[in-house]
Amino acid sequence: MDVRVVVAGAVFDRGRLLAARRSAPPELAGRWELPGGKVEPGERPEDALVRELREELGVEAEPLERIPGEWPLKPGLVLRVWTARLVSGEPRPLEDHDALRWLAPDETDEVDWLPQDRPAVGEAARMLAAG
Ligand code: 523
Repeated sequence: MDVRVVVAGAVFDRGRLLAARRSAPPELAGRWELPGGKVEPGERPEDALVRELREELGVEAEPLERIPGEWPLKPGLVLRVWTARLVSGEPRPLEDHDALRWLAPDETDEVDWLPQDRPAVGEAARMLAAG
């Protein structure tokens, strides 16, 4: 079976990490995630990330580097995470989210992350704190 990839962005701006609260589906609503979505067939993961951040948040972002690792979501679906730099726009919860927060490295434990996002969030917080 082909494995489908979900890309997510650890979006950095001014020393903070962007967290997004999901509004759907019901079993995930209210939990916080690194924003992103499924890579379409034939699409490069970095392009998918740029597209998802544009659609969901109305911003332009530049993927920087992959956070090492890969986290299973369900059979046939894995999460991969890239750091990304906000290039333009102020993120707004246009689709799939109902709240956004910018978190300083020492604030990243303040939201209820989806468990599968936590390892990448921890690594992103370490990268931010290291400057
Ligand atoms: N996750 C997840 N963490 C995370 C993202 C972006 C997604 O655990 N940071 C999970 C949640 C869903 C699956 O990945 O089970 C697909 O994410 P979703 O719904 O954001 O992807 P879309 O918007 O591409 O999905 P479609 O509804 O199919 O368009």
